[in-house]
Amino acid sequence: MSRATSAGSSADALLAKARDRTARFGVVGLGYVGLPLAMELVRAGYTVLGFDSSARVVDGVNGGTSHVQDVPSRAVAEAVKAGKLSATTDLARLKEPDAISICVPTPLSKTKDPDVSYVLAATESVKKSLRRGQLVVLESTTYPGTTRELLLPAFERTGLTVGEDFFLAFSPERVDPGNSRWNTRNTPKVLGGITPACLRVATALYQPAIETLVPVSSTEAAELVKILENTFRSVNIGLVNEMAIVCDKLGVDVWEVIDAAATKPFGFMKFTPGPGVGGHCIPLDPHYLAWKMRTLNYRTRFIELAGEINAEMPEYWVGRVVDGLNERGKAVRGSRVLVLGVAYKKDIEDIRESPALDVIRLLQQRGADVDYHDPHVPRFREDGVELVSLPLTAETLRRADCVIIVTDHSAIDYALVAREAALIVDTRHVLPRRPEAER
Ligand code: SAJ
Repeated sequence: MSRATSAGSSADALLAKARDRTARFGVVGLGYVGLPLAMELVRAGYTVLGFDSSARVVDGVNGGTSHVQDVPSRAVAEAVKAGKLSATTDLARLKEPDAISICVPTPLSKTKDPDVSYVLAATESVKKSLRRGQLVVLESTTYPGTTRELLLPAFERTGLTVGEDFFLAFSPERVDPGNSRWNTRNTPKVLGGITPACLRVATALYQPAIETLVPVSSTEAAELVKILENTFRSVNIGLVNEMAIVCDKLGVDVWEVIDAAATKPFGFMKFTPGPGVGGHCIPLDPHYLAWKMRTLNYRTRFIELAGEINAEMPEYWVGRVVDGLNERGKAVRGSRVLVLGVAYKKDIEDIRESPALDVIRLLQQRGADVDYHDPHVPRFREDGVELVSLPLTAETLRRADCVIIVTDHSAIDYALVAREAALIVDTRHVLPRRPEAER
């Protein structure tokens, strides 16, 4: 068969398998991105084989249970029972799927450099069994160029040709854990291919599972879309955090200013100050671009300044605790401080990169006796020490010399807090509009 024919046949075969849903999908990484994606692919009619390095995750999925907040176990059980979903730790089985979505973590190293080790490991595994007729889509958030510079050379070293024998694309994940309005299926999904044929094949295979696809001209464009989305948030959160410090120094209520600015029906988007920026996206994603641009001798000053301001907020709020105690003749050393909320944002259980962890550490470094209460986080381990959530009672509140509200969970009884706490530092302005409460 001529190369042109084989090229056409590889793409045509995948297009046909998309049309009749006989394409088998592989999802590498069954976390908060991979498992919801796998479920939408099953719902679209595909058969999905999930890959995960954790035997606990794999056994859980095969046993019909979900370890992901937004995926009900009932749905996993039904998919497994119908033979449409299974999971494995055996990466040799990557030869089986016609389409493979890589949804592995892309954390930052301690030096705030991209850690693409999980992407590289997945790439090596896919490469070992890459065959004619396979599509590979990277979904992990990463710096622009990753797909073309890391994945493409590895796959072409097999002798196969991209856009003819195999197909390669990037599609940024836009999963917002706990969001009841926007999910994997109804959130528009950006797609960029290494070649037009790659984009065509990726679009056809994702179409049945995703309501709106947004094709762009390259994998770099798709990689940058995601970074822009989250850098936009980081920079604007940094702006309102700086406004919070400005207003504090001017004796103005920053929340009143922001609420009033938000009445502008155009040209303004409300962000709110807080204890800092947590999560697996906003604190990390902008640094992926900053790192890439440093390799091109360009310093992304906006990104770095926003990151600095956001990273300084825990220190700022701990300073407000120290000032509050000081005004009551109490040293922070030996004072009992209760931290309300340790998750990185309201009504979720995720504490990754949470500013609450910095607040706790900074208070402990100043000699405070720190406890916490979080209705979604019963316990967690940090720096080798396990902390357990205290029950939120009048007694717990009265025993604290200061209560600092770090995560504004809906489940917290703020009337009880306002009534019983001697001193409150409210980083989220969740209590009624007033100066810092005191009794
Ligand atoms: N934060 C503020 N002020 C704000 C908004 C957020 O201090 O005005 C803080 C939050 O408390 C949190 C951090 O920033 O600690 C990140 O908050 P986030 O609302 O950006 O939530 P994330 O990290 O879950 O971001 C995700 C992102 N989703 C993806 O990357 C797919 C982001 O793009 C979404 O816009 C965001 O969810 C969302 O809107 O919920």
